[in-house]
Formats: sequence, C-alpha cells, structure tokens
Amino acid sequence: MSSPFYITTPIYYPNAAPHIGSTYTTTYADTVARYHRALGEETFFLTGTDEHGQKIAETAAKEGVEPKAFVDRISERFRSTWQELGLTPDRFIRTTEAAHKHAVRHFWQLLHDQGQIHFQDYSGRYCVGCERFLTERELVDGKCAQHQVEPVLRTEANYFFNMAPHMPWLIAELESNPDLISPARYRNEVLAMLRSGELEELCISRPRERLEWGIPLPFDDQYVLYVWLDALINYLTGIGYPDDPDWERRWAGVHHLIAKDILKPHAIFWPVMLHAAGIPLYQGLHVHGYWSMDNQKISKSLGNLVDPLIMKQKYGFEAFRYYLLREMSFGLDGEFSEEALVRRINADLANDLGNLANRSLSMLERYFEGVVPESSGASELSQAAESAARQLDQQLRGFNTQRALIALWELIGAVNKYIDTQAPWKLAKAPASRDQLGSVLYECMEALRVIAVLLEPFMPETSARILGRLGDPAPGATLHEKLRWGGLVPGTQTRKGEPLFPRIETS
Ligand code: ME8
Repeated sequence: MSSPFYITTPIYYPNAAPHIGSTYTTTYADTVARYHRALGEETFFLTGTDEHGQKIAETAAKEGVEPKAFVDRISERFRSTWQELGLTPDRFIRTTEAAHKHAVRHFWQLLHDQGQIHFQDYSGRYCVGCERFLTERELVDGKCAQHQVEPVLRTEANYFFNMAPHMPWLIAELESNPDLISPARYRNEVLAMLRSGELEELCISRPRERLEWGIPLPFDDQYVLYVWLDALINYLTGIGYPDDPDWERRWAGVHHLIAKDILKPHAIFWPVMLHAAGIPLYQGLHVHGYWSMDNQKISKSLGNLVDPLIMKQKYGFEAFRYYLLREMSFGLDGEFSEEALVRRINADLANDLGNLANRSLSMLERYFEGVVPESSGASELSQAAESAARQLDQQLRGFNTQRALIALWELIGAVNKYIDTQAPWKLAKAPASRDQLGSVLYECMEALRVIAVLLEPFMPETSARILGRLGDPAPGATLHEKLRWGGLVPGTQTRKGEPLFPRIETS
C-alpha cells in the first residue's frame, strides 16, 4: 500500500487576519502540493486554525465577544482568504471541531493509561505570547526574545508528561537521519537543545479556574490541555485519526512545513509525543525563515502586517506568489519590500518570461499566421529543458522553491539567448531559410510549452494562460508525459494574446 504525499502548514492562531507570514507558508505548501499532484501522486494538503488557549481567550475578551464567536469569524477569514488566493488545501481543520477534540482526548488518554503522565507542583516563567513556560536559556535580558516581554512567574499544580525516557531515541533519530529536519542549521540547533538535557518534563495542562478555553483533559475535567499539545495533534486529526482505518497509510508520507519560530514544539515535543503513543515519526520537518520589514520582524504584536488581499489587488496574486517563492532563501530570513517586489515583476516576469512568450508568439503569428510549423527534428533546447526539469524536481523535493525557480529561469534565459543568436527575423528575410525558420520557431514554442508546464506549481494561472495560447496541449496528462519533448503538435493554431506581465513604471 503506497502512502500519499501529505503536507501540512502550521495551524494559525485566529487572533489576527492572514498576513505575509501565514500567506508565505501556505503558498509554499500549495506549491509543493501542486507539484506532487502534477506528478500524478496521491496528495493531501492540510492547513487550518489553532483556536484554543490563553492568547485567543484574551483577544476575544478584549473585543468583548465569546471565544467561540470570535474564532468562528477569524477562522472563516483564513479559509476564505486562501480560497480567494486560489490556494488548494484538501482540508481546512479547526481545533474546535468535535473530530479534533475526540482525537486529542483519545491521544492523551492513551498516554495516561500507559503511566506516562503524572501530577505535581510546578513553578516557572510563562510567556503568554508563546503560550508556554520558558527555560532560563530562552530569556534575553529577562525577556522572551520573541515577544519582548518579561514572562510571568507562575506556580501551580499541573499534569506533566515525562519526555526524558524518549530523548535518547530522538537524538539517535536526528543523528542517523540528516534530512529529517532541514535545512541542516535547524537540525543542529535542535541537537544542541537536546544535548543540553534541560528538556525533561512537559507541562501539559492548565487549571480550568485560570483558563476555560481549551479541551478538557479526558482523565481530569478540572484541567484543560495546554494549547500546543492540543494543536500538534491536528496533523493526525486531519487524516482521520483515530477512527478512520486509512489514517496510518496517510500518515506514512507526512511532511511538516513551519517557520523557525515554532521549531521546538515541532522538533522536540511532537516527535516525543508520537514516539510515546507508538506512532511513527514524520518524514520531514522543513523550516523556513522569517519575513521582516524595515528590518523589523513582521508580526501580529508589532502590527506591521502585509495584507495578501491588498497585494493581490495591487499586483495580482500570481506576481506576489512568485516574489515570495523566489525571494526568500530556504531557511534564511527575508526582507519584504514593495520596491523589491516591483523589481522582480519587471525583471523576471515582464522582461524574461513575458518577453519570451510575447516575442515567440508574435513571430509565429507574423511568419506562420500563428500555426505551429513542422520541426526538422533538431532539438537544441531539449537538453536545457531536461536539465531544468531535473534540477527543479530535485529542489522541490528538497522544499527549495527558490532554487527550483532559479533553475527554471535559467531555461527561460537559455531560450531568450537562443532567439537572439538564431535571429528568426533574419531567417525570415531569406525564402530559402523557411524550413530553418520553422524549426527555430518550433523549438521556441516547444520550450515555452515546457516552461509553462514547469511553472504550474508556482504560478498556476500564468501557466494556464500560456498553455491556453498554445492550444492547451495534453490537458490532464501527468507531468512526465507533458515534459516529453515534442508534445506541441505541428498545425496547432496559437494565439498571441495580451502581454502576460506589463511593466510597472516607477518614477
Ligand atoms: O504558532 N515570516 O501560530 P501562528 C514567515 N498556532 N512566516 C511567518 C511569519 C513571518 N514573519 N509570521 C508567521 C502558531 N509566520 C501556532 C502553530 S501548529 C501545530 C501551531 C507563519 O499564527 C510561519 O509559518 O503564530 C509560522 O511558523 C506560523 O505562521 C506561526 O503562526
């Protein structure tokens, strides 16, 4: 039984609307999911909202509404925004769903029955922004490094999950599988945290007298689960755990995509929880950096958010999507600026890609009335196309959208150069060169078709627009079939159409 390719994003806190950060991760997952779908693989893409916990309860209280009414409204904004942007999750999960509560209670009851949970007094420094107790090492000048606030000292009796017995196993997993957490810098960070030996016990509960807004523990209803230990289980609920007999098959192909801010819960708490419950570890944890603006982290608490719907209105989502996937180096932080976005639109989309489509389709119209000519069989560009497809495959399987796009743009550059050196406008002047002109233009059109096919996961609408102008060759075929050189049939009527990406003038 083969397992599907299963990709997840973090489930976002619905305490503010979607912004560049959540849009980036979801678009990135969408791109990888689209690629696996194009390969003809069974694919499942999960995203959603993380709706319990103190932070949500406090934000709802500030707005003077019940937490459920509050999360209903914002969660719907996430769902509809992804829809409006054309993103394609197979399931949008909400942690307030009955199915999720059932899965969470089942999971923790199991660990309790196995004697892995105990009850004791605990004192620690709690950061409401992080929704967890911080260790001394995580403080910078006594403050939470991420939220810039001093955590509050708290003492209370709680339930604990003893992680210590699982740590040697986790260290061995990370040591024996260098690709489990990528890029390597995050794997090294996690190994350093694990070797420091300070992560032994995990507080899993919050007393209800202090926090009502959570899932009650199945073995003590005076307590609710700490939100992270409810949230992580969404990745199981999303595929039908524990009741759907197919969940284990689906689980076997799981990859998580997150940003570096939530590395610890995903790289330590989650593997240990899975191991404790006898569930196999995920296939990969892929960690991207943080977007900042004017050198300040973009975050809900700082209020410097970039609204994806406004970006869509101003530039079109395809262009914004391209910018996000192209601009950020995998694993490193990126600086957002509209000037850089406009530069990318003008250089990569209007000039490189747009010009290629425009001039090759125009020449075909001018010299062959838009009808694809016969090719003499020479395929000078086929090797460049094959190499681009191979590199793109390798990079996307490694979750590196930037390098995948660089490989694709190298092919675009090679075709533009081919046009310049072959100079079809000169060939057109000599009637004796008619066959050669036909072959050169066939090469260009076929390369353009392959480029559009490879572009689909990144810019699905642009890909469809280009393929539409080429008479929609081979709709519904798998990627490998579509990539076979020679797919464009001579005699096909093409359409030049409007420029794909008009230049944006900046004065
Ligand atoms: O942490 N740059 O939710 P969250 C890049 N509910 N990505 C960013 C970003 C930025 N400036 N800001 C946010 C939570 N993100 C938990 C997750 S999962 C079981 C529970 C993205 O709403 C990025 O994916 O704070 C980051 O990991 C996530 O949003 C955090 O979303």
